[in-house]
Amino acid sequence: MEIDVFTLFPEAFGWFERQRHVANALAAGHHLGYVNYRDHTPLSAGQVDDTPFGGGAGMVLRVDVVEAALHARYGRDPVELGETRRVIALTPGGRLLDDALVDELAGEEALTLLSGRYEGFDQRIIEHFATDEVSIGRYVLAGGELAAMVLADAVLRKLPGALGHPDSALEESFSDALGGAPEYPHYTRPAEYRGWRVPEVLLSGHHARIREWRLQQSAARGPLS
Ligand code: 6GU
Repeated sequence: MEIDVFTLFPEAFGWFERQRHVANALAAGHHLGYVNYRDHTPLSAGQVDDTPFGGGAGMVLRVDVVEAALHARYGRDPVELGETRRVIALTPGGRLLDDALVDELAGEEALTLLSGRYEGFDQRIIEHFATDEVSIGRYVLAGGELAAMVLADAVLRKLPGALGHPDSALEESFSDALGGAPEYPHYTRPAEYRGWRVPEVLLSGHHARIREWRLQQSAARGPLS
């Protein structure tokens, strides 16, 4: 998979790229690229945003700037880009990111993530360049960078080779294997701590009973709404 992140703060992704599962995914041939809107602005003094028509607080990312950045990266009119790749604008009001959407996106060959800043995007960016609007929750972040990292994190760890064990992503919270419910509880050594005992079934070595217990624990926790 190829993920391109359009952002004013590419340096913010340095920590993200050093996460083990992200580094694994990149080593396995997946690709993360960055385009800084500011490097492609047709305006003077690196201007990328402007005050909103009609008044109001904050600054709005300009449509001409985003077009120039997309055109520079893909060499074609960004209006047609959606025919060949998902172009996702990260906005607080977008479609909520959940495990089903992550699975859907993990099946794509290429993703383009558009991070906004300040008050957000000129609506024409969303209308004419984006195929999707995605939100990571119903609260407002100062910018789309954290949301882009959340989305890329969730998608990349679904790809083969990202996790240490191929089964790790199969039976986890919200997966089909658990009927969309949260994952069962985990325990490790010590088997007893301050009198708190690990459930006996987990120490029994009886795999069928352990499995039954886990599915039942998961079902008792969910599904979350
Ligand atoms: Cl995708 N962007 C911003 N700025 N805030 C958010 C968000 C996205 N998702 C939740 N809050």
